[in-house]
Amino acid sequence: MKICRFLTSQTETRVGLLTGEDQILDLSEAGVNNLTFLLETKDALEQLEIFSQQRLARFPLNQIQLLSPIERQEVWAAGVTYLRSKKARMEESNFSANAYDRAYSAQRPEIFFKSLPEKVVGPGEPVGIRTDAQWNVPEPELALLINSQGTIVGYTIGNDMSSRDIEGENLLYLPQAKIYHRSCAVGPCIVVGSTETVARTWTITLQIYRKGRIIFEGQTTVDQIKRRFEELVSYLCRSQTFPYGAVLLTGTGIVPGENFTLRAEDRVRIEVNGIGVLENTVILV
Ligand code: DO4
Ligand code: MG
Repeated sequence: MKICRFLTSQTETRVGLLTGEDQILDLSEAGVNNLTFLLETKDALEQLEIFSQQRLARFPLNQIQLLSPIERQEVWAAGVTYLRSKKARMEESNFSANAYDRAYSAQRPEIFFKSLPEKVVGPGEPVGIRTDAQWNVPEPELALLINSQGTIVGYTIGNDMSSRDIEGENLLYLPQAKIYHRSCAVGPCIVVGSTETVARTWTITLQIYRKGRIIFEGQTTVDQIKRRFEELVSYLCRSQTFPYGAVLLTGTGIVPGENFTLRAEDRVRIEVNGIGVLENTVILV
């Protein structure tokens, strides 16, 4: 089941259930006014099954605007969870190579704060590259939705936009490489009711378009993630509280080659076959 937030032509924010390829059931009519309520409900899947049978208003997808499926959840991110990410980072930085190598193999994973919910960019909104960085890339990542109890209740797609020259210069600059205006996109919807085993069969595809042509394409499978989802979440939740739940990006397994950098007006398309497509155009920020 896929749930989302969307804007109607009357510019009202609603909660919806994606029924097929191109329709959304308006759950506000069933009294559901926020996604967090559903994510906190024990039997969310059963509730959604019931809603799907009801005669609620439907909107064609092309008549609404999908919003980021995040309300008050902080966004965090795990790093060097794929071998590809570890290798690329060790190559980009003599200075910090050892740190990436260690984080990949250590018991404790790398987990960092990524974004306040209100700063997250939704589907179709611009993502940013920093004006003071020369080497910028998208990081297409599976994102876990956890509720206030630290239970994984859904999956979505995240883009952990990163400035590789800044992070490569010195690991202490990581927050500047990762956390800036429009550096985090999440969407298009939340998949509820899938297990980790199923999620691990999904494929992540990244395509970058420049002037309408693909200039980079890469693919990985979720199963390449070294750590179990529960393990990542258990570290995220240690000595921590998330009253509204949280989003955890699970790391990137697709890193374009050393000569590639994003430019303004590039279009970043990330597809996870079990979830959908998150697409954003790049602007300078
Ligand atoms: O340590 C740097 C960030 C790693 C990261 O964001 C990733 O592997 O996805
Ligand atoms: Mg990342």
